[in-house]
Amino acid sequence: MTDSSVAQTEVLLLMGPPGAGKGTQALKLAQARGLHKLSTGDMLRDHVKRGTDLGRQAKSIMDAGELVPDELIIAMVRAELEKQTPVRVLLDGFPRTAAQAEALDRLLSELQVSITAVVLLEVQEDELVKRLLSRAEREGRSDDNETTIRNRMQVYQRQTKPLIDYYQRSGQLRHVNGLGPVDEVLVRIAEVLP
Ligand code: B4P
Repeated sequence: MTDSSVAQTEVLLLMGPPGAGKGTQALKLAQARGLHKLSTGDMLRDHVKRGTDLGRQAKSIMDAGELVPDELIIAMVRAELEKQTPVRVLLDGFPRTAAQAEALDRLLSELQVSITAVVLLEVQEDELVKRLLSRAEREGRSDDNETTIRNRMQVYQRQTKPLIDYYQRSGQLRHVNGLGPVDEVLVRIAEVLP
C-alpha cells in the first residue's frame, strides 16, 4: 500500500444507546467527510422490506429489541467493506458486541486499515425514551414501542456498553454530548475528530 492510499483511508465508528442520534448524525457526518455510510440497522430494515432470508431471520429479533446474531451481521458488514478501495467508511451501530468488535479488528487488519476514531454519543435515558417515542408517532417503526425500547436500553447496557472500555483502552474513544440541536451535536463531533 502506498503512503497516499493510507492517507485516503478513514474508518469512523459511531456508538451510543438507542435514540442517541447515531442515524441522524451518521447521515450528515458521512456527507461532510465524503465517507460511505454503513448503518447496520438500515441495512437490516432494508432486508426486512425486501423479504430476503436475512430479513426474515432478523424481523422478529429486531421487533423484540434483541440483537441479530453476530455471524449474520459480520458477514453483512464484511461484504460491504470488501467492496471499498480505498476504505472510507462511517460505521453506524456496528460493532454492538465484543465478538463484532473483534471481527472488525480482524477484518480491518486484513484490509490493512485502522480505525480513525470511535465517537460515543452520550444522552441520558429519559431523553432517549422521549426521542424514540416521538419517532414512533412520526414514523411508526415497529421496534419503537415502550416495551421494546426498554429492552433495547437493557441490551445496550449489557452487550454494547462494555465496548466503551475496549475502545477507551485503545485510546480511540471520543466522548460527545448528544444533547441539543442536531447541527450543534455535529459541530461537537467534528471538533473531536482528527
Ligand atoms: P438501529 O437502526 O441502529 O437503531 P437505534 O439504535 O434506535 O438508533 P437510530 O440510529 O435509529 O436512532 P437515532 O439515535 O439516530 O438498530 C435497530 C435494531 O437493529 C437493533 O435494535 C438491533 O435489533 C438491530 N441491529 C442493528 N445493528 C446491529 C448490530 N450491529 N448487531 C446486532 N443487531 C443490530 O435517532 C432516534 C430519534 O432521535 C430520531 O427520531 C431522531 O430524529 C431523534 N434525534 C436524533 N438526534 C436528536 C437531537 N440532537 N435532538 C433531538 N432529537 C434527536
